[in-house]
Amino acid sequence: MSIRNSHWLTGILALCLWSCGNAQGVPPPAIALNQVGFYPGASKIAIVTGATSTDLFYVVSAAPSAALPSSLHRDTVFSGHLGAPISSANSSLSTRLADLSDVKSEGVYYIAIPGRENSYTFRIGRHVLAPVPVAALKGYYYQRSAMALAPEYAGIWSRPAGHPDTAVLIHSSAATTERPEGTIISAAGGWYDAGDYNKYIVNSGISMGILLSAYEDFPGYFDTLRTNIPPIASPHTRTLTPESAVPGRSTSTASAGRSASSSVPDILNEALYNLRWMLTMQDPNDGGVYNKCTNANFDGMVMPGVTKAPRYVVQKGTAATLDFAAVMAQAGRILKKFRRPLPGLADTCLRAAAGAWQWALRNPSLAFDQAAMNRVSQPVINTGGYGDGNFTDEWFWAAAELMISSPGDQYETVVRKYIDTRMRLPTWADVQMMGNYSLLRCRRSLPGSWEPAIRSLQQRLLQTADGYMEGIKASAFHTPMGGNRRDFVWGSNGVAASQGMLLVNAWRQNGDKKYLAAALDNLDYVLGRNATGYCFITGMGTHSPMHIHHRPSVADGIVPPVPGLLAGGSNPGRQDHQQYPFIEPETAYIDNDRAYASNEIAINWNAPLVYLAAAITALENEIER
Ligand code: 9MR
Repeated sequence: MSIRNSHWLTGILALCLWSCGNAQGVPPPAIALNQVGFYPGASKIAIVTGATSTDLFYVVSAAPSAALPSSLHRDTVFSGHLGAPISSANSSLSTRLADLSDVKSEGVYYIAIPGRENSYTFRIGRHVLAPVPVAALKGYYYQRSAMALAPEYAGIWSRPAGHPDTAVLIHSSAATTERPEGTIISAAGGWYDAGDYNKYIVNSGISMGILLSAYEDFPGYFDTLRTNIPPIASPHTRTLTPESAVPGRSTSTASAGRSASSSVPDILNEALYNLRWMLTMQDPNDGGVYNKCTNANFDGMVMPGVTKAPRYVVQKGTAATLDFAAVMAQAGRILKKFRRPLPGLADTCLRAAAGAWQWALRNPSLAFDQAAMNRVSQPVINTGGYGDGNFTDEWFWAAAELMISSPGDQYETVVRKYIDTRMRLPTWADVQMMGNYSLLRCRRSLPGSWEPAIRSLQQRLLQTADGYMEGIKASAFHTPMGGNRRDFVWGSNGVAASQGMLLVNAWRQNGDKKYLAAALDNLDYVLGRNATGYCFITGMGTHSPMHIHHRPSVADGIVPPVPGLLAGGSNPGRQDHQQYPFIEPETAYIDNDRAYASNEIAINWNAPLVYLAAAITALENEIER
């Protein structure tokens, strides 16, 4: 007999225990696990939350062999003992670990514990995680702003083009002699930032940097990865002249279309859609870069293209300009390999980077302070700020990318000035780590005099990764994620993915597979082994967000949300002021489309997910217990 239907008495007992536990405000007992699946030879861990009346767990085949008569089904394939209870450092939850790593046969299973609801089903199989990076990368296609999403690529989420942004106004904060307030420019294309319809250079900067880094670190994997996106068809070359910013007078030339894209990996094809928009955000007269292309106020929860509110480019700033310089420098060196399908584009990027750098030298610390801007400029702008007053990290990142791509003393001096061995996960506000990753990746192309400095970065990177590793055993969900309560910020799932990316980079330094196992632990977290029980990527797993704060997903009338998007995740800050069922650091999540502080999606969170999931998939054969 399957144990699926038994032990109702212990069930009632567990329910009573939960009722007591719930007084502390914790989610009901659950068996949390990666809902997508496990590799046969890799570690497989589920986490049992809440009090249990038994020490045993069972792994049960969800699809017993059809060849056997049903009376002979022996569907329990493994039984094991739960680990000792662990009190979570990030909530009042108590957890026990179920290690089912010894189950290695391919198949579909669930975990059963007497008196408990069974776990969601999961698969054990080779390549089982391959759909994750594909979905996460495809998520960017759905964020494309100025083009229709055709059914052959977008399926049921096809939609008309959104904001064309071919006639965008220079905001008063951005007025110059050459481009006075109200001048019309084109800032077409690019990805919507998140659940809103605005486009921000600072957040594009880190997102692009991470995607380009994914390509640089795993080119073999990405060269053959296809995500069913349209071929490259839009203009791709542009020179830094005033004319090129004027609609109808562009110096662009059309690309070779389908033949061009067939040799350009999809990850670059996708990134180019945003890169070309970024190029339009540079003032060709002085090289400075506008902070954002935006409405004055957030659009309602409507489909893109419905509202016709004026769009503005808003104030140039040092952070935006240096982030732009870094991305263009990195893109420039990557695209050199694609000179045939994309003639001129690498040079355009490198020129744009150099122009931005020069502007930053003349404006070394011009902060984007939206509140201050609104005191002196009209109209008042209320969309996202991405304001940042510390520029040492942006200087470092831009200088590092420029130094690697187009060596020069001026960049070296700035890298030496701001190099810092303290390892901080990259965020939109702190991009120091992006420079570290690139210096480590490209160290062999640098003069030998850089070796001592880069060796220190390497040591500190490994120490940081070791710090993550140390916390795993004692952690309630057996993850690096949650090693610090401050991991649970706005976009905490991006933090989990970014920690995974750091661990993959540690593996890149010395090949120690323990780092990959820990990176996989964080992917498991995102895919369901967490205190909320959600697989946080839309359209993946059994229990994933259905009501993300994402205008198209809310307004399109289609039940499933746009797929491949990573929800922000637990955030006790709850800045959206919604009623959350649980409010502790790791439980403060709600699948509600008004809960933008925990259930929005954003390009800067999907990027480390692409990196991490792609790395895990590309390195599948390296990952063992
Ligand atoms: O991700 C951003 C987070 O770090 C900030 O605390 C928050 C408030 O300023 O803004 C987040 O970014 C949002 C941006 O401002 C507008 N688009 C949606 C972004 C994700 O919520």
